[in-house]
Amino acid sequence: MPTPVTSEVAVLDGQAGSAQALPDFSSEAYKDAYSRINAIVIEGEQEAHDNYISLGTLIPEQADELARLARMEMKHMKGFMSCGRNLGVEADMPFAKEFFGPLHGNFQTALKEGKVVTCLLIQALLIEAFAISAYHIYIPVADPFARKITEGVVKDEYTHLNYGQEWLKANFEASREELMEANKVNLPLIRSMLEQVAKDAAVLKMEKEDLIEDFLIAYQEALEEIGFTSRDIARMAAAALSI
Ligand code: PL3
Ligand code: FE2
Ligand code: FE2
Ligand code: FE2
Repeated sequence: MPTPVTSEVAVLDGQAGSAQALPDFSSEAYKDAYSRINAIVIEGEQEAHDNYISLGTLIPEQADELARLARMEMKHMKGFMSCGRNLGVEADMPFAKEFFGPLHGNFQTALKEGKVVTCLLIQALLIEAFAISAYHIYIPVADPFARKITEGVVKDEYTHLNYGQEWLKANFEASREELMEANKVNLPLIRSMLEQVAKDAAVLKMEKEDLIEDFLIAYQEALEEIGFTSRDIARMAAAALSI
């Protein structure tokens, strides 16, 4: 059935995103998509917690600082659980576990081999940049309750990205080769995770192009800060994304 187009809607559409129409948070379609996205975020925060605790075993002299980061992740997880409860949505945790499976497996393998550089690239650079982009794009289209929580979380995620960035910067020459290899293996996984989440994210009014753009900005800035040149980064992107 065609929906009558009112002039009011036309005016809103013409504002090119400045007054973005919010989704209907109580619709079945929204809740269905949210059950998976919310689960991904809850699982991501839980895994981030576990990963920082694990990193503390690889960098024992910083175990206290890493435990502090891990506690922040627990708080994030609880915050996002309350966002789901607030909307009356049950998070689809089995879906989220599978979603993180490949990246989780690569982190565990690197951990067993004592590869601190690979572990930091996966958690502190890739996962944190992914979270920053997702939360950043989510905030303007979130319900008021979730928006407040997400605004608090995103500040912490910059702290986490910065942690990995500073460690890798201080150890750049020794880490360089392993970083390039870990990027080549794991950046494609982030790309495929973005593809997998795109359809549900669109129901939440989050555009895939915006997610990709924000992710690439955060990740690229981190690599530059660590010591890679623009040329290095272009090569790393080409190697990982086969372009
Ligand atoms: C790091 O501290 C946590 C890692 C979480 C991973 C986030 C990935 C999110 C992808 C989907 C975007 C939706 C955002 C909406 C929040 C309810
Ligand atoms: Fe977090
Ligand atoms: Fe984090
Ligand atoms: Fe942005």
